Amino acid sequence: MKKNRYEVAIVIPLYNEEKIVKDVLTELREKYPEYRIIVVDDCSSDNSYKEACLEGIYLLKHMVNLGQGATLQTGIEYARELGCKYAVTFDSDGQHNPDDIESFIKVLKEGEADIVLGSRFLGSTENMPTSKRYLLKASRFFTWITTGIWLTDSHNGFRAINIEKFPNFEITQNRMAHASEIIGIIKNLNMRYKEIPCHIRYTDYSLNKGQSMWNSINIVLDFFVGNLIK
Ligand SMILES: Nc1nc2c(ncn2[C@@H]2O[C@H](COP(=O)(O)OP(=O)(O)OP(=O)(O)O)[C@@H](O)[C@H]2O)c(=O)[nH]1
Ligand SMILES: [Mg+2]
Repeated sequence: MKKNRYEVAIVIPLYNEEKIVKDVLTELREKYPEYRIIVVDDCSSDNSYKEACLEGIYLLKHMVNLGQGATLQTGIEYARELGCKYAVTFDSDGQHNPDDIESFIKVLKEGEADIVLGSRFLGSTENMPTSKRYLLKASRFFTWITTGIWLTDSHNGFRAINIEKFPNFEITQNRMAHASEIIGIIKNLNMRYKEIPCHIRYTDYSLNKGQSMWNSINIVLDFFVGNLIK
Protein backbone atom coordinates (compact mmCIF):
# COMPACT_ATOMS: atom_id res chain seq x y z
CA MET A 1 0.00 0.00 0.00
CA LYS A 2 1.25 3.51 -0.83
CA LYS A 3 2.51 5.27 2.29
CA ASN A 4 0.82 8.61 2.97
CA ARG A 5 3.79 10.96 2.90
CA TYR A 6 1.95 13.56 4.90
CA GLU A 7 0.25 11.45 7.51
CA VAL A 8 1.34 13.84 10.27
CA ALA A 9 0.27 17.47 10.70
CA ILE A 10 1.87 19.86 13.16
CA VAL A 11 -0.87 22.29 14.20
CA ILE A 12 0.42 25.59 15.56
CA PRO A 13 -1.76 28.22 17.27
CA LEU A 14 -0.35 31.70 16.74
CA TYR A 15 -1.18 34.87 18.61
CA ASN A 16 1.14 37.87 18.83
CA GLU A 17 4.43 36.01 18.50
CA GLU A 18 6.03 38.19 15.79
CA LYS A 19 9.46 38.08 17.40
CA ILE A 20 9.83 34.33 17.48
CA VAL A 21 7.39 32.57 15.15
CA LYS A 22 9.68 32.62 12.11
CA ASP A 23 12.47 30.82 14.01
CA VAL A 24 10.04 28.27 15.42
CA LEU A 25 8.59 27.49 11.97
CA THR A 26 11.94 27.44 10.20
CA GLU A 27 13.28 24.89 12.66
CA LEU A 28 10.17 22.69 12.35
CA ARG A 29 10.24 22.85 8.55
CA GLU A 30 13.89 21.82 8.47
CA LYS A 31 13.46 19.01 10.98
CA TYR A 32 10.19 17.64 9.63
CA PRO A 33 10.00 18.16 5.86
CA GLU A 34 7.75 15.09 5.67
CA TYR A 35 5.07 16.60 7.94
CA ARG A 36 2.44 19.19 7.07
CA ILE A 37 2.85 22.33 9.13
CA ILE A 38 -0.43 24.17 9.73
CA VAL A 39 -0.31 27.57 11.42
CA VAL A 40 -3.52 29.28 12.56
CA ASP A 41 -3.12 32.97 13.25
CA ASP A 42 -5.72 33.97 15.84
CA CYS A 43 -6.09 37.54 14.50
CA SER A 44 -2.80 38.74 15.93
CA SER A 45 -2.51 42.48 16.38
CA ASP A 46 1.22 42.43 15.58
CA ASN A 47 3.12 41.18 12.49
CA SER A 48 2.83 37.48 13.36
CA TYR A 49 0.84 36.63 10.22
CA LYS A 50 3.46 38.24 7.96
CA GLU A 51 6.31 36.55 9.81
CA ALA A 52 4.61 33.17 9.44
CA CYS A 53 4.17 33.57 5.65
CA LEU A 54 6.88 31.07 4.72
CA GLU A 55 7.28 28.52 1.97
CA GLY A 56 6.07 25.09 2.93
CA ILE A 57 3.74 26.33 5.67
CA TYR A 58 -0.07 26.22 5.51
CA LEU A 59 -1.14 29.52 7.04
CA LEU A 60 -4.74 30.15 8.10
CA LYS A 61 -6.17 33.20 9.83
CA HIS A 62 -9.11 33.90 12.13
CA MET A 63 -10.77 37.21 11.30
CA VAL A 64 -11.38 37.83 15.02
CA ASN A 65 -9.45 36.61 18.06
CA LEU A 66 -11.17 33.42 19.26
CA GLY A 67 -8.63 32.01 21.70
CA GLN A 68 -6.43 28.97 21.86
CA GLY A 69 -9.19 26.31 21.86
CA ALA A 70 -10.82 27.57 18.67
CA THR A 71 -7.40 28.01 17.08
CA LEU A 72 -6.51 24.38 17.72
CA GLN A 73 -9.90 23.24 16.40
CA THR A 74 -9.41 25.20 13.15
CA GLY A 75 -5.98 23.61 12.67
CA ILE A 76 -7.21 20.08 13.42
CA GLU A 77 -10.12 20.46 10.97
CA TYR A 78 -7.72 21.60 8.28
CA ALA A 79 -5.39 18.66 9.01
CA ARG A 80 -8.37 16.36 8.45
CA GLU A 81 -9.14 18.07 5.15
CA LEU A 82 -5.56 17.48 4.06
CA GLY A 83 -6.02 13.78 4.84
CA CYS A 84 -3.63 13.62 7.79
CA LYS A 85 -3.95 10.79 10.25
CA TYR A 86 -2.21 12.36 13.23
CA ALA A 87 -2.15 15.93 14.53
CA VAL A 88 0.51 17.25 16.89
CA THR A 89 -0.35 20.51 18.65
CA PHE A 90 2.72 22.67 19.18
CA ASP A 91 3.03 26.24 20.53
CA SER A 92 4.49 29.06 18.47
CA ASP A 93 6.23 30.82 21.35
CA GLY A 94 9.38 28.70 21.35
CA GLN A 95 8.58 26.92 24.63
CA HIS A 96 8.24 23.45 23.11
CA ASN A 97 11.13 21.36 21.86
CA PRO A 98 10.78 20.17 18.23
CA ASP A 99 12.92 17.10 19.00
CA ASP A 100 10.17 15.78 21.29
CA ILE A 101 7.69 15.46 18.39
CA GLU A 102 9.15 12.15 17.23
CA SER A 103 8.46 10.40 20.53
CA PHE A 104 4.82 11.64 20.48
CA ILE A 105 4.25 10.28 16.98
CA LYS A 106 5.96 6.99 17.80
CA VAL A 107 3.40 6.27 20.55
CA LEU A 108 0.50 6.88 18.12
CA LYS A 109 2.06 4.90 15.28
CA GLU A 110 2.75 1.93 17.52
CA GLY A 111 -0.91 2.02 18.58
CA GLU A 112 -0.06 2.44 22.26
CA ALA A 113 -2.52 5.34 22.67
CA ASP A 114 -5.08 7.43 20.77
CA ILE A 115 -3.88 10.70 22.29
CA VAL A 116 -0.47 11.56 23.69
CA LEU A 117 -0.21 14.28 26.32
CA GLY A 118 3.08 16.02 26.98
CA SER A 119 4.12 16.30 30.61
CA ARG A 120 6.71 18.77 31.77
CA PHE A 121 6.66 17.11 35.18
CA LEU A 122 7.63 13.72 33.72
CA GLY A 123 10.13 15.57 31.53
CA SER A 124 11.88 18.80 32.38
CA THR A 125 11.49 22.56 32.52
CA GLU A 126 13.82 25.50 32.22
CA ASN A 127 13.22 28.63 34.31
CA MET A 128 9.59 27.86 35.14
CA PRO A 129 8.27 30.47 37.60
CA THR A 130 7.48 28.96 41.01
CA SER A 131 3.93 30.37 40.95
CA LYS A 132 3.25 28.58 37.65
CA ARG A 133 4.66 25.33 39.03
CA TYR A 134 2.32 25.40 42.04
CA LEU A 135 -0.67 26.39 39.95
CA LEU A 136 -0.08 23.56 37.48
CA LYS A 137 0.42 21.05 40.28
CA ALA A 138 -2.85 22.18 41.87
CA SER A 139 -4.63 21.87 38.53
CA ARG A 140 -3.90 18.12 38.53
CA PHE A 141 -6.17 17.64 41.55
CA PHE A 142 -9.01 19.67 40.00
CA THR A 143 -8.74 17.65 36.81
CA TRP A 144 -8.80 14.42 38.80
CA ILE A 145 -11.76 15.48 40.93
CA THR A 146 -13.82 16.66 37.97
CA THR A 147 -12.94 14.00 35.39
CA GLY A 148 -11.53 11.07 37.35
CA ILE A 149 -8.43 11.22 35.16
CA TRP A 150 -5.12 11.65 36.96
CA LEU A 151 -2.51 13.49 34.93
CA THR A 152 0.83 14.86 35.98
CA ASP A 153 0.37 17.89 33.68
CA SER A 154 -3.20 18.77 32.69
CA HIS A 155 -2.54 22.16 31.04
CA ASN A 156 0.13 21.41 28.48
CA GLY A 157 -0.47 22.49 24.88
CA PHE A 158 1.90 19.82 23.51
CA ARG A 159 -0.26 16.86 22.44
CA ALA A 160 -0.59 14.36 19.58
CA ILE A 161 -3.96 12.98 18.50
CA ASN A 162 -5.09 10.18 16.22
CA ILE A 163 -7.61 12.34 14.34
CA GLU A 164 -8.40 9.66 11.78
CA LYS A 165 -9.67 7.23 14.41
CA PHE A 166 -11.62 9.98 16.22
CA PRO A 167 -13.45 12.06 13.59
CA ASN A 168 -15.63 13.51 16.37
CA PHE A 169 -12.73 14.82 18.44
CA GLU A 170 -13.93 18.41 18.51
CA ILE A 171 -12.94 21.31 20.76
CA THR A 172 -15.89 23.65 21.27
CA GLN A 173 -14.61 25.80 24.13
CA ASN A 174 -12.87 28.75 22.58
CA ARG A 175 -10.95 30.30 25.36
CA MET A 176 -10.03 29.32 28.86
CA ALA A 177 -11.93 26.05 29.10
CA HIS A 178 -10.38 24.07 26.26
CA ALA A 179 -7.68 22.26 28.27
CA SER A 180 -10.24 20.75 30.65
CA GLU A 181 -12.58 20.11 27.73
CA ILE A 182 -9.91 17.96 26.06
CA ILE A 183 -9.66 15.77 29.16
CA GLY A 184 -13.48 15.49 29.08
CA ILE A 185 -13.34 14.46 25.39
CA ILE A 186 -10.79 11.76 26.23
CA LYS A 187 -13.23 10.39 28.78
CA ASN A 188 -16.36 10.70 26.63
CA LEU A 189 -14.80 9.16 23.53
CA ASN A 190 -13.09 6.51 25.60
CA MET A 191 -9.73 7.41 24.11
CA ARG A 192 -6.62 5.61 25.26
CA TYR A 193 -4.24 8.27 26.51
CA LYS A 194 -0.60 8.30 27.48
CA GLU A 195 1.43 11.02 29.11
CA ILE A 196 5.02 11.20 28.01
CA PRO A 197 7.91 13.46 29.03
CA CYS A 198 8.53 16.69 27.21
CA HIS A 199 10.73 19.69 27.79
CA ILE A 200 9.26 23.19 28.32
CA ARG A 201 11.48 26.26 28.20
CA TYR A 202 10.46 29.48 29.87
CA THR A 203 12.63 31.78 27.81
CA ASP A 204 13.12 35.49 28.54
CA TYR A 205 10.89 36.06 25.53
CA SER A 206 7.99 33.93 26.79
CA LEU A 207 8.30 35.28 30.33
CA ASN A 208 8.33 38.86 29.11
CA LYS A 209 5.52 38.71 26.62
CA GLY A 210 3.21 39.62 29.45
CA GLN A 211 0.63 36.89 28.98
CA SER A 212 1.77 34.56 31.74
CA MET A 213 -0.32 36.15 34.47
CA TRP A 214 -3.37 36.19 32.22
CA ASN A 215 -2.74 32.54 31.30
CA SER A 216 -2.58 31.66 34.98
CA ILE A 217 -5.91 33.37 35.57
CA ASN A 218 -7.22 31.41 32.59
CA ILE A 219 -6.15 28.14 34.18
CA VAL A 220 -8.07 29.01 37.34
CA LEU A 221 -11.16 30.05 35.33
CA ASP A 222 -10.83 26.85 33.34
CA PHE A 223 -11.65 24.79 36.44
CA PHE A 224 -14.85 26.70 37.00
CA VAL A 225 -16.04 27.37 33.46
CA GLY A 226 -14.86 24.07 32.01
CA ASN A 227 -15.69 21.75 34.87
CA LEU A 228 -17.66 22.96 37.82
CA ILE A 229 -20.44 24.79 35.99
CA LYS A 230 -20.97 21.87 33.59
N1 LIG B 1 -2.61 33.74 25.00
C1 LIG B 1 -3.18 33.40 23.84
N2 LIG B 1 -2.51 32.53 23.05
C2 LIG B 1 -3.09 32.19 21.90
C3 LIG B 1 -4.36 32.72 21.53
N3 LIG B 1 -4.68 32.18 20.36
C4 LIG B 1 -3.65 31.39 20.03
N4 LIG B 1 -2.65 31.38 20.95
C5 LIG B 1 -1.36 30.61 20.89
O1 LIG B 1 -1.43 29.53 21.81
C6 LIG B 1 -0.14 29.14 22.24
C7 LIG B 1 -0.07 29.06 23.75
O2 LIG B 1 -0.26 30.34 24.31
P1 LIG B 1 0.56 30.84 25.57
O3 LIG B 1 0.08 32.22 25.83
O4 LIG B 1 2.04 30.67 25.37
O5 LIG B 1 0.06 29.82 26.71
P2 LIG B 1 0.85 28.80 27.64
O6 LIG B 1 2.07 28.27 26.95
O7 LIG B 1 -0.15 27.82 28.12
O8 LIG B 1 1.25 29.69 28.89
P3 LIG B 1 2.69 30.26 29.36
O9 LIG B 1 3.25 29.17 30.21
O10 LIG B 1 2.37 31.50 30.12
O11 LIG B 1 3.49 30.53 28.12
C8 LIG B 1 0.85 30.14 21.66
O12 LIG B 1 1.45 29.52 20.55
C9 LIG B 1 -0.05 31.33 21.30
O13 LIG B 1 0.53 32.06 20.24
C10 LIG B 1 -5.03 33.65 22.36
O14 LIG B 1 -6.12 34.17 22.10
N5 LIG B 1 -4.40 33.97 23.50
MG1 LIG C 1 3.52 29.54 26.19
